[in-house]
Amino acid sequence: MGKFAASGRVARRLVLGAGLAGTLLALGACSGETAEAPAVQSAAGTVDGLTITNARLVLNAVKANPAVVYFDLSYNGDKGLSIRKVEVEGAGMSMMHDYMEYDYKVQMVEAMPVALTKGTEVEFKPGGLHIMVMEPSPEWEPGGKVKVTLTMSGGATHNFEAEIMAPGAER
Ligand SMILES: [Cu+2]
Repeated sequence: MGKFAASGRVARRLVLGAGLAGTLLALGACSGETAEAPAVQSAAGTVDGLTITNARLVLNAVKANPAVVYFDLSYNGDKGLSIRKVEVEGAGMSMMHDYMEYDYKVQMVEAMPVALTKGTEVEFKPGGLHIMVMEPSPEWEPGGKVKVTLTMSGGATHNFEAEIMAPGAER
């Protein structure tokens, strides 16, 4: 009887152990699922169906002040995506901004993720959506180029080059 009880306790511990392993396996499967990047990510570092044209970075008249990136975007991919992060190589920090009326004034605010579905056309332009580029690189000169990276929901990235333009060149 005493012997039987002891082996019963051992058996229960084994069952608990198996349960824990099952949980770990489930977590592993889950994190595998969220990496959906390969579905839309091309080997060239772009997102399938996404086209960027007219990309330019306009320097600030005060060299250390934020620069700004504008471009035209069109999306013809099948998968619905959203741009949730932007990065400009060489800058301290970059973020998506938009203008919104708030408190009877038009103010610059951090933009919501930009949704992309088949047929979406978006202009990042003066007075509208733009990438604000904090701590611009002191090495940037008009005529040069900078690499811009858009990161989508799901992790896919789209890289493109923007032409550096002199302060005041708003187009
Ligand atoms: Cu801004």
